Amino acid sequence: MKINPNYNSPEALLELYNKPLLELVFEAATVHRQFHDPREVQMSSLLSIKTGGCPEDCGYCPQAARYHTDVEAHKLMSVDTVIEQAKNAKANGSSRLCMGAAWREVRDNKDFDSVVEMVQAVNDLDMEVCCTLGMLNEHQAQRLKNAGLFAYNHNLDSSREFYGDVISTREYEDRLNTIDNARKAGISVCSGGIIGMGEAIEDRVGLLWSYMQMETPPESIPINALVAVEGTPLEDQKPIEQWEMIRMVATTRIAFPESVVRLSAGRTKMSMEAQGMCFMAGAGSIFAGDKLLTTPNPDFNEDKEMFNILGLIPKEAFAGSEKPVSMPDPLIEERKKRELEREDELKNARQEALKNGFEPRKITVS
Ligand code: SAM
Ligand code: DTB
Ligand code: SF4
Repeated sequence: MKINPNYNSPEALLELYNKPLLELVFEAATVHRQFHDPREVQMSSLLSIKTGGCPEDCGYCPQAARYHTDVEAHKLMSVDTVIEQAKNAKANGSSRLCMGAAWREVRDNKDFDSVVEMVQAVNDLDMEVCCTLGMLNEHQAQRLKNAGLFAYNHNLDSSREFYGDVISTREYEDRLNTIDNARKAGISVCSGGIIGMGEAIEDRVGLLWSYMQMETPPESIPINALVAVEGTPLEDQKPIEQWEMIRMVATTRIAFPESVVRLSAGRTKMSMEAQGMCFMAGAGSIFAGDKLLTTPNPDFNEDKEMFNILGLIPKEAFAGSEKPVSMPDPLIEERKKRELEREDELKNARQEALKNGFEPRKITVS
């Protein structure tokens, strides 16, 4: 992934962001056409596999336990439900599934084993699998990679300077480390941010500047408009103007010509025309389906109509890259072996007891 050498300073990015809008969109559209098929837009579905009850304090997030929002906490979804939801998303045209968990970090426990199984199962459906599970160490990233994970989403959210105004329970540096761990495991990185949280334009380009300083910038950069949710500290933020989203998409497109820029949260507040300008300016993906993680999103039919009107084509999975190979997970294999052995032991003990004349006790329920 290369960066655009013409804009490799915060000042140059700021100047770019502030260009006359149509000039900016024209430049972005020109760059987009050099590296991407402008008619192709990927439909990606989000699935909240573990909702709410999160210990973190991200000021935008309705899933943080400390804020009083309408989000109900749920424990981890079953692997079967995930498969059913993934099939449904695929039938509606999505070629990627992003599974989100309201965790601070991944822990090495049974829930993580289940997530590994989910990754294997969705990869088997020939969909790109992305996960966003919070902080991750190298070993956990490797397990996900071996299971067939295509991408890991972990957002820097804003500039290093503004970040502390929104989140205090984890550092910018922690986020950079997690991105590094995914990268080291050979996983494609999806990392972007949110605009409309009260940040300055310098913070928007500051986010892009953070990615420019990476040895390898993200393959995928989601641009979210804040969904201001009642009960969160950012509930009263004024919605951003639609052209701010267009400017942010265009600037990201020009700065990172090879990455996929994802027009992410906030589309319910955007007109089809404004979304069209974002595609023109280089957005190569949307989240499809009537729910993001916990908040509303345009439904599949609405987006199908938009694709028809704008002449867009849903992008296939793994275009231009290899489908990951799912390998058996040694920890899960070991656990299953132990479970089988335990079942065998119980069966043998039961048979032995019966042989020795043991009569199972009859239990009567009154
Ligand atoms: N808990 C994990 C984490 O924070 O890394 C994964 C899930 S978290 C919900 C994923 C991303 O969703 C956040 O980093 C943030 O960028 C985005 N997000 C969350 N709430 C949002 C909101 N109200 N509006 C826009 N984007 C939001
Ligand atoms: C990303 O940048 N945006 C998505 C995805 N990555 C995980 C999440 C948006 C969440 C919006 C708020 C919600 O629905 O809870
Ligand atoms: Fe938790 Fe992620 Fe929400 Fe932050 S963004 S509160 S870490 S679920």
